[in-house]
Amino acid sequence: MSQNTIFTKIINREIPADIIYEDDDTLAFKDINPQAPFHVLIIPKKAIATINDINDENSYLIGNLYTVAAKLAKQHNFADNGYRVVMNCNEHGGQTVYHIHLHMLAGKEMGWPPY
Ligand code: D5M
Repeated sequence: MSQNTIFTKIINREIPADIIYEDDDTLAFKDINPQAPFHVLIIPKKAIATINDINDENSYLIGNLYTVAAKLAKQHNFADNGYRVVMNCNEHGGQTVYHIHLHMLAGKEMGWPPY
């Protein structure tokens, strides 16, 4: 079930964001509360609320998020050193904005486990 969130406002340019990538289906912008030197959110323009709402019709949009992550990694020279992509789902996953988004974090060595 899709819903309007703050990310819809960013897509529609109703509020500002530091957008670093855009195509017909996908937008990427800097996270307002960065957890790494490079922390961007890669989102589909179509509002999909959570991972639970991915289906056969919209899953290509999720694949696109990873394609954009790979492009950004090359553009920003993170591909070789590595980076992390994370998608949180619902309360226990730490999701706060219910418009699906891929966090891309880079520029430092990540720890594991992630809690
Ligand atoms: O991640 C939601 C992320 O969204 C969190 O890291 C902050 C970020 N956020 C929230 N509002 C904005 C705006 N306006 N610009 C940029 N980034 C924003 P989650 O996985 O849902 O916890």
